[in-house]
Amino acid sequence: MSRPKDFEKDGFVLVPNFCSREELATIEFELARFVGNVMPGLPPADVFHEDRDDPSTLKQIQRMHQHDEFFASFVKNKPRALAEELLGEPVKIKNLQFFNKPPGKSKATPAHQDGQYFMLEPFRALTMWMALDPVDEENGCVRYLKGSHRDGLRTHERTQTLGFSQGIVGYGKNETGEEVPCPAQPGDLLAHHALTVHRADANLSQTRSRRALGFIFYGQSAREDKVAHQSYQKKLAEEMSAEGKI
Ligand SMILES: O=C(O)CCC(=O)C(=O)O
Repeated sequence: MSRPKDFEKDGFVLVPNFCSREELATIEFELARFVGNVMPGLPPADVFHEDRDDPSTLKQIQRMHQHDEFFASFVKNKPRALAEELLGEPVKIKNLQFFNKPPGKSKATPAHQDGQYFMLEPFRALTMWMALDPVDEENGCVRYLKGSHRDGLRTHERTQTLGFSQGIVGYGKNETGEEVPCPAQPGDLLAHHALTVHRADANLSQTRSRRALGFIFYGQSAREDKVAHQSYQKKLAEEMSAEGKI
């Protein structure tokens, strides 16, 4: 089957070796430069640490493409072409994120659908997640509920997880679908539909990080409720700041 057909059927696809070793070496170099030179100037709502006083617990960076030419140009090329192939329409680039689950200090990613955050009609959007480290069940690989993108948006509630503020109410009690763990090697890429239910465990290894880059694209046919989205983001940033999390 073709990649778009698998994506439509299962709600996700795995693309092994999406980036070559050479491309990964460049990304690692540029990521280190970004963290050293660009990240210190970013707004607090774009950088999350598990422990704000411990730089080694960096867990998320938001909107890297808006802050840096290398990442802006990277996402415009191969990732955007794949997004258009999978969605079957031109796309807008919405986000380029860095994710980590630092060993010993990370939290689980609650079960969620990205559509809950995106506020779109119709839900023509997808997220890509590309491993930078070897990722397996021990250090918290992504897990998808196969076919769940066909069952609509489920009810979410506020979580206390920094970076993943929404989780599906009662997830796991009556799931009928098959949850598929997706181990990945550096350069392997997962892509999922905005309605595909997914989650990840905490990193239970003692020594291995679990870094990844995320890319979010909206199809051109998706209409965004920008007012609702901005007001949610603003309220969330105020709450996180009041709680001393950012
Ligand atoms: O890195 C993770 O744990 C999950 C990432 C995720 O939920 C996403 O990219 O939509």
